Amino acid sequence: MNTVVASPGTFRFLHAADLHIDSPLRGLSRYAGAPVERLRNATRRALENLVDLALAEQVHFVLLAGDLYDRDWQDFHTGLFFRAQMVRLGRAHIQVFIVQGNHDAQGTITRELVLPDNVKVFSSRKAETVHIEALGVAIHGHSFPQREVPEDLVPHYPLAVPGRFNIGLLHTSLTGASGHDTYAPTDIATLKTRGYDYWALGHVHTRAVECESPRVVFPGNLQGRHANETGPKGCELVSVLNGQMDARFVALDVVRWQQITVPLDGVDSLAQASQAITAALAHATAGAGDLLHALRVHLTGRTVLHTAEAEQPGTLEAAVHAAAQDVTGAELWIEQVQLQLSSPIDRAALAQGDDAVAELLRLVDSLAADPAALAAWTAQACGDVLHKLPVEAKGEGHWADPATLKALLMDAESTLLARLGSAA
Ligand SMILES: [Mn+2]
Repeated sequence: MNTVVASPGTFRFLHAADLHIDSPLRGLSRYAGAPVERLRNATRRALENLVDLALAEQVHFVLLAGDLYDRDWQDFHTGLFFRAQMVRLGRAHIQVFIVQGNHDAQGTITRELVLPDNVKVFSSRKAETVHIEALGVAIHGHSFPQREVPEDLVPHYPLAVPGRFNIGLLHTSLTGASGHDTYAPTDIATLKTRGYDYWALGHVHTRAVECESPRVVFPGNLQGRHANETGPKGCELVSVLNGQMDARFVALDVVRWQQITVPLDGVDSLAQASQAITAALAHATAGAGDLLHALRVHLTGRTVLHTAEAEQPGTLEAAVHAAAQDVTGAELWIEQVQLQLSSPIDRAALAQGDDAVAELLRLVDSLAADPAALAAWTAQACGDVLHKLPVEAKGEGHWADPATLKALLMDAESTLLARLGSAA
């Protein structure tokens, strides 16, 4: 059915997985100014990019290795959007092969749409093989019947068809033998027993080439969805010429998540810090086209700005947002600013003195060294206030937790030292 004429053993295909179309955005409402619509639509735009790439490269087929959807559709719009993209491929005579994963297992998606003829979804009851005679290709696949598949599916896959380019399509955690987890666990040795040329895997959201021969690949998800899914996301573009394989990754994401660290050790003014932050943001977003960059920024180091922040909380977060305004040539959104700063004050020396500061530091040290004393002191000093706080303000009852109390103690010390003017 391909209009692009290819001789057997010469063809191109795309391999993608973990599209998680219409994945819900959790907790975004707490971020003022979040580009909610662009984030919400990112998984869809990335799929459009995948189809654009398939058309531009005139690939012969597309492999989707599971978790096309994040969960059962809220309504038919999610399925209709996906179907429309498959129709675009069908009009270009590009076939699509799909296995369902844990998120979109046969038993998880309750609504149903009839897919166009160019789309094949592999059975969830047994491993199946589809032949593309014109290309000399055999594709083997097995869908997840339900969310949990504790057994290794690979031993049930047929052996390689001789004389064909054999592809295995599988959603798996690749964590070893059966029983370790519920995502069709298997390993490279087991995959090798099938004799295939290419294993198109899905499930792991970070791209990984697990093996070169046979080539075993997790392409990663098509679009990162939060600050822990960082870096370029996309698909594999695989070209086979007379049986010789050439594969490369192609980024297709429209929002790119990154976490960057800006060390501020020894930085002694806000102006200097702002310069460092602007440079770091510009560097992180350079040359990445019209992507929206979603950045989590960590500020670290020993600096007097620690004191400035203690005196006027929010100063450094605002400085990061201001720096983002100054970056040109890239669209960026600061998702979060995390501070891991420490004071350049020589505590040990200060604590030796006989002034109020020394007394404060010695009190802090004795409380920090003795969780029971700290708890008792906190209860005595703030017991009444704590008692009257609404539950949510108490942070789910972690007030009694020694680590939390200690962190609060150190915060209080910073604030007090700043007020006492000891930082200079
Ligand atoms: Mn999965």
